[in-house]
Amino acid sequence: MGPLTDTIAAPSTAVSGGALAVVRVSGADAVAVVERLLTPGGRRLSGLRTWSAMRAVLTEPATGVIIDDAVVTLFRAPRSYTGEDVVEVSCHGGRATVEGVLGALLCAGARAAEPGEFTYRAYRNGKMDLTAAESVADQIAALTGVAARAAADSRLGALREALADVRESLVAALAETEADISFPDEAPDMDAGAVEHHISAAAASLADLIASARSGALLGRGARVVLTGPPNAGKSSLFNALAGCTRAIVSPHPGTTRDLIECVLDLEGYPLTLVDTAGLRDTDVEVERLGVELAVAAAASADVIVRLHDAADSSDDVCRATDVGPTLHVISRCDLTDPDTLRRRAARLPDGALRVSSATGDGLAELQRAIVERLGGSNRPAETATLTRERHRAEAAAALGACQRALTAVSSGQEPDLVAVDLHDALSALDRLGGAGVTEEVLDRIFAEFCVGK
Ligand SMILES: Nc1nc2c(ncn2[C@@H]2O[C@H](COP(=O)(O)OP(=O)(O)OP(=O)(O)O)[C@@H](O)[C@H]2O)c(=O)[nH]1
Ligand SMILES: [Mg+2]
Repeated sequence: MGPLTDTIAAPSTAVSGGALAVVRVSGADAVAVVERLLTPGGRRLSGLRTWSAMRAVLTEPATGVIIDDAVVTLFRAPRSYTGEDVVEVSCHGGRATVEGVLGALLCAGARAAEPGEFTYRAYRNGKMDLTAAESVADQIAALTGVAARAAADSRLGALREALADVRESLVAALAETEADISFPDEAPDMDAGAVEHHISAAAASLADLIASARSGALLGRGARVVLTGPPNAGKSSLFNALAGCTRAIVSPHPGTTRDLIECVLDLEGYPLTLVDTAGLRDTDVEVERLGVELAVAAAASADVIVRLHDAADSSDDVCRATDVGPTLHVISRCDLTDPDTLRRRAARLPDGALRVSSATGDGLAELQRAIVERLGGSNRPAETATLTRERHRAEAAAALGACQRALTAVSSGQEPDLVAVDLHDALSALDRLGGAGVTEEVLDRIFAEFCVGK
């Protein structure tokens, strides 16, 4: 990331030909840079009150040629997104206009911002902690309402508050141990019960947060739900029924689907990619064999496998090698068989197997519910603070590990200074979660995920 001292500029809206676009400028010279684009003799940007806007005709500084008729909004430091002077230029959204405005700003002394550099500056200038900065990227990438809400909650402090509670418990435990270390003669002996109580409270909250990490991660990247089963079991029909449109070819000939077919769905707020696959069987037909290989690989990397057993073929009431992992067993084409037979067959399969019919729609809602449950539905994101990234989970796990070591130390009657070492380790992991002491390398990796202009 570049130095914090120069003035940067970039379009903050996608180059889409929309009605409007925003080009953002941030840095000590932001006002001076934008003023070089204003027509001489007009209203001065430097005279504008902070958090207010004015209309401005923008021109090329070198030639005076008019670029656009725009609105500029001024945010004076430190009350701005980055904590620096920020000017947002709202111009017309055509690609040539946006490029013209950006080119003129660069001519006038700004530097092109790197990806995520505005948010990086906000973080470095203390406008937000690292989890809040990360949630900006999560919010922009959010595919569903629940994902967007989880990101907004995180940025507005849900995670910060949860972590602050954990920190408070650890500090209370530490105060007990350190009083004993610093004033061994004056302070009463460490109250092991109180220390255990505080550490246990911190450990329980950390465990809850870590439990949220799976659904949090799935919210961020989207879950992969893969339909597998023998040929003709009705996978493509079920795929189309869940997608709500005809994407996959359905035919009575076994071996119809070969390629992986994907569609993105919003299932109760979870963004997920549903994948239809080739029917699993041994075959000499090379193209079909390649399809089966793709299906096996897709199942191996699935977050949930929906494994179809054909109602019309009871010979398939077995678990196969590909059914490993988070598998939901489903009897498909149920309208073809009587309910008693289906019940008996379902009882032989793991978890009593769901029964669906794509033809009648029976069982589809139950299947959707079961998929959401498998994705962590009982631990609904956005109702509690959610860890959305592996970095968060790893630091929370490090803090929890240190808490557990501290608890063992207390219960085995160790000296307070040994307990304190573990508590300090737990606090350091919490601090790193919020961004304290994080290396530039880690920061570069985090902000490299952002787009230019964010
Ligand atoms: N009665 C009934 N027929 C179904 C149902 N689902 C699928 N079928 C029929 O079963 C046949 C196979 O359906 P597909 O969806 O193509 O099956 P598939 O598992 O994708 O088959 P492959 O791609 O060959 O592996 C077609 O003739 C469908 O119309 C169902 O719920 N009820
Ligand atoms: Mg198919």
